[in-house]
Amino acid sequence: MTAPAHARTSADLIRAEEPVLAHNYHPLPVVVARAEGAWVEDVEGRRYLDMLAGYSALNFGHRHPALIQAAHDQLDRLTLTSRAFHNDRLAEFAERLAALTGLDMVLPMNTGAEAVESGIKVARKWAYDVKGVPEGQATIVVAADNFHGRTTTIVSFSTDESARAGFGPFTPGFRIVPYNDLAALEEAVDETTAAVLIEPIQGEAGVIIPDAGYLTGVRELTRREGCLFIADEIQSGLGRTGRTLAVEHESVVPDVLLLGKALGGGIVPVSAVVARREVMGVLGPGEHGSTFGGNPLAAAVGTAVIELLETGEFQRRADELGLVLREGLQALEGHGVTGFRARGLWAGVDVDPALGTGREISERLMREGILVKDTHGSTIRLAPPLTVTADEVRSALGTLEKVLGQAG
Ligand code: IF1
Repeated sequence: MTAPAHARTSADLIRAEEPVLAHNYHPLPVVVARAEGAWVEDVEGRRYLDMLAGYSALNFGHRHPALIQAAHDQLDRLTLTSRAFHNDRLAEFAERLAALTGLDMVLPMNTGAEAVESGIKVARKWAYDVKGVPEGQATIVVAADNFHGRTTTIVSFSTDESARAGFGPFTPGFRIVPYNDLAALEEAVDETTAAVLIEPIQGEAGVIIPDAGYLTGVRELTRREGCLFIADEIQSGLGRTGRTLAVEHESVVPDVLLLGKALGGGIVPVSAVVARREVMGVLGPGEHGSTFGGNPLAAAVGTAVIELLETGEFQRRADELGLVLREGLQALEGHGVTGFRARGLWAGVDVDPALGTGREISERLMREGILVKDTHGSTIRLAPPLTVTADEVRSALGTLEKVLGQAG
């Protein structure tokens, strides 16, 4: 007999998953039942500060009132039409997203991986139709240690064996160069190149921030060589780094921008490819699509997200609180923290391996009421909702200090 959800403990629910849920994750042993702002509560009523924020899908916090209101209002009117018909929410979403990003045209999709796939398709078609690359010859240059999603084509150009192994045969047409290396990029780009696809800051790799001038260099190189610059801002975008887009730190405008995660306000999956008109213009009716992409609920929530970003408040908070985060991490350097990289409210923190793996540190933080996620080895990533307060950031760092003091 299965007990009703409200009668089951966290331990029951974790046990219940094992036989019926694919084992493609190893979550921290916390079962979240409700949340508000930067705080989540588990089944037993214990509260945790969410320092992961759904991998930046929750930049505005859990259940931001303006986003919940927009979703409720739309649920009461219209939720889905398919793109076989127009809906009355899509024009405004596209207009305001184009205006926010300084680009011209929007292709609405649902998940990040779909935005990446769609960006690849647009770039390849542009290469054949506009650049004149011979059919079937287009190449896309990507960076080592990238993370762009989980589809078969995307894992084809991953350098992470756990993401790739066992999933071939792989899609050809990709060249991998070291990240943050303009000379290697120059070497790899040739007349077959449709695009250079990179993350302006590499998330999964450990919040790797390229040297100043790299993004400008990529912009200049791609313009000079006559190929597209595709920026995957699915994780770095929409306020996280203290700007609307991470490319703004170098005042760079890519040809194609990939957005996801926070675009759905933590409520629905919403992603988009945003591009210059000459580029997006290669798509004609029937050549690409999605049942759910551009649905009115997604457009309504996405528009409410854009409205929040238009105020500049969240970018400003990420910038200001980023300073608090950096100062706190600096103070921990040499006290269990061996190094860190941070921009805005986003940090990759390398912990002394002698004190435990990233996973072990994450488990200890969880027991102290702080939720984070490790990445490779002994690195943990911090990406709280942009609604977090300075005191909450300081308190989380205080807890990290305490946990690092409890040696392995
Ligand atoms: C998982 C990481 C974060 C992304 C960038 C595209 C996508 C992602 C830059 C695809 C997705 C996720 C997916 C999630 C873990 C996560 C992640 F650790 F893998 F790198 F956020 F830090 N481009 N990132 O970061 O978006 O299709 O998932 O909507 O796969 O476990 P998606």
